[in-house]
Amino acid sequence: MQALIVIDVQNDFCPGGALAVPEGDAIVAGINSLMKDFDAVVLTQDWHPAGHSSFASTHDGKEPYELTTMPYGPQVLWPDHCIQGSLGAKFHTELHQDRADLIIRKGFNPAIDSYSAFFENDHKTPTGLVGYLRTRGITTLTMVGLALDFCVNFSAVDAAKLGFDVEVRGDLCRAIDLDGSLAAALTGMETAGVTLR
Ligand code: VGL
Ligand code: ZN
Repeated sequence: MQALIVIDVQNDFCPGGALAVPEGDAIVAGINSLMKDFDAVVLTQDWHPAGHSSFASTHDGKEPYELTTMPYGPQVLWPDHCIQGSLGAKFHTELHQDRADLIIRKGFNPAIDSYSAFFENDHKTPTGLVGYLRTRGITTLTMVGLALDFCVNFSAVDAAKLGFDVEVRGDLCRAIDLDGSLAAALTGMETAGVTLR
């Protein structure tokens, strides 16, 4: 059984959004047409409370895109984005969200960011997605979405470590590319056994 995992195709990650990924909206039509080829479609939704610890504005004297250290390790500080219930947190209007079997929200814990669809950034706290996929008999995952070097990367590496067969469709992802993050992500995914197409 195969699932399509669509990562964070939300307004704030598209042009005009708070944490816009260049050409973030250019992948939507391609993702929509891929949905019918899968046994299951899962959407992830970045879903932060106001004042989230990953926001630069939460920390005195910090600027967006600065690196800081959290109890669980290094953390990039972001502009405020994907605040629960906001327009920016909604899926891109063209995304066929009605085709989703499951929508999994992440990043709602005020003290921990969550790039991966499987674990928060402490690499320990589960989101519950692995249980859903395994109980549905899903063994193969195709991942698409935003951003390739953050949430797609962390999700794909975790999935491979959990034993799923993972393919990332690079043509249906876009990257932020902060200080070499894209090159590091591509190497990391390859090392973890993720297939990049
Ligand atoms: C993401 C930064 C902060 C992502 C989410 O979806 O890649 N990046 N929150
Ligand atoms: Zn976020």
